[in-house]
Amino acid sequence: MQFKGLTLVTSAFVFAACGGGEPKPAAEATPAPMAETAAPAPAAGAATMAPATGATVEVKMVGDDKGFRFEPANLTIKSGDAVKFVFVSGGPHNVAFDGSTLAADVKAQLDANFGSERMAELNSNMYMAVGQGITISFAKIPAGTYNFNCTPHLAMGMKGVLTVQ
Ligand SMILES: [Cu+2]
Repeated sequence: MQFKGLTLVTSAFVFAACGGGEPKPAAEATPAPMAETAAPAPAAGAATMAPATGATVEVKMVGDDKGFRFEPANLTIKSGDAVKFVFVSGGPHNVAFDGSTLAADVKAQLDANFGSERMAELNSNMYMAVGQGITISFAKIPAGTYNFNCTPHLAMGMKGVLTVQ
């Protein structure tokens, strides 16, 4: 019983800390059953992962004596396709999309489409071994150009442009 109360307080606190200041005074007064639904409740308008419905295009993450790069760095896909970023050499590499030019709903959908490999907003986990990587779905992503880069090697020009048709 005591643990249950403790858990509720903890998750309510975490929720408040991450939720961008949307106060939930009701959570305090609500008894235990509410705790299960309170924690995973997404913010209003939050997107959910949309699985790819089309082809999967591979992009290699490379670092060698010619430099650090994505291969190909410029590519075109259709909405609904997926892009599989795969570590080949010279890491650590990650995949980070530039959200500064994206509409809020597009940004939220792309972020959700990072799935379980998402480390932070529009940022993948860090990859250090051959074969590691992330497959990002572009389902529910509108036509446009999307800039991406590798955070550790951005200054060395490891970036690319993805066009969604
Ligand atoms: Cu890199």
